[in-house]
Amino acid sequence: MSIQDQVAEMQQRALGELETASDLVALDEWRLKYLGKKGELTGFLRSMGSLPAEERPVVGQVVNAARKLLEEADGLRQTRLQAIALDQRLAADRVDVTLPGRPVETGRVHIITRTMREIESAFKAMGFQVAEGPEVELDFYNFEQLNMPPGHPARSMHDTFYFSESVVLRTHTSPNQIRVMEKQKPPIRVIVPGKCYRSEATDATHDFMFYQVEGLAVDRNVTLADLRGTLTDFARRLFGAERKVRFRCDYFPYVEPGVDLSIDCMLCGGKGCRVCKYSGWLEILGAGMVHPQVLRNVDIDSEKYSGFAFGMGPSRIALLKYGIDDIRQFFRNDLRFLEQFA
Ligand code: FA5
Repeated sequence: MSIQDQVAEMQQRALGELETASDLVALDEWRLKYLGKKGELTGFLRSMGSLPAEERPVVGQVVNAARKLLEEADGLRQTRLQAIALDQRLAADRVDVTLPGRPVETGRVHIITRTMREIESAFKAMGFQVAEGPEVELDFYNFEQLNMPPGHPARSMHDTFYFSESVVLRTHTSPNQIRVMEKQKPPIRVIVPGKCYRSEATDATHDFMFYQVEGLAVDRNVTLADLRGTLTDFARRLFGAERKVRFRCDYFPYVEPGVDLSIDCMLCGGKGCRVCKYSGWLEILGAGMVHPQVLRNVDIDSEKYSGFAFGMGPSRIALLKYGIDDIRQFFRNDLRFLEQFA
């Protein structure tokens, strides 16, 4: 058989096999077999060396024509098989748009964060700004500038974590009264939320880490009536417009006079229950008029200016607001507890 006939036979066979290549893998194999480097067509080109010189161009033409034809057929078959493969994939992966969606797990705002935000927005509505201060604090700010020099008996009310004699974990947010007044001159209206630490034996109402929100207002002619008005408004914004409030004398070395603020117990309506310890009242914060010495400590003229300060614990406020019986629940990270306040 002449080479031309052999090429024609191979071409016929290749076209026949191409029709039976049922997927892209089979097509690859087919391509290797006929068009690949070691394929049959290349075999013919190689064998041309043994032909007489005048036959070579003719055979070369026949082989090239066959290559062209097979390559075109290959391209067509490939397009067809790709379309079939795509159809199969689409059929297998069909999306059922009528299926109900999978629920997306969303996080929740922690109940303490939520309470802090409620407190912040109550004071923002009254023109207070929000500031921050360090948790690792100097004894100087935590105690000394607040009229509690070393050895002062009031220090014993704060069970303090000491890093060194002069560096503590802040036991309250009040050092920020000093920090704010050092930087800013009156008029001042600021609240400072943040974490505080006390080396306490913990119980249902005491934790060793808790939040406080400090407040400070300093200006000309600020009086105890302003303190009462501001804090009464705050208590009613947070606990309901019908709340009764009670101010009583209290003692903090950095205010004079000092007071604490209670609201009538919303659980028993003031009749007396376990939560209010049968008193009908719930204490929510400590406050007072900024002590003139504290103003002098930061070079504010106490003859011209006066102010009030207050400090509250959002954890205790959240306990009361949501009827929770143990403050330690907040940071145990038990989702069963936290999810209740979604
Ligand atoms: C103070 O810390 C004062 N600095 C508040 C103050 C500021 C008075 C400005 C006057 C002027 P006291 O120790 O009472 O006060 O704490 C304030 C609030 O912090 C408490 O009412 C309570 O809600 C919260 N708190 C105190 N200790 C703990 C604790 N161990 N665990 C949880 N909350 C606490």
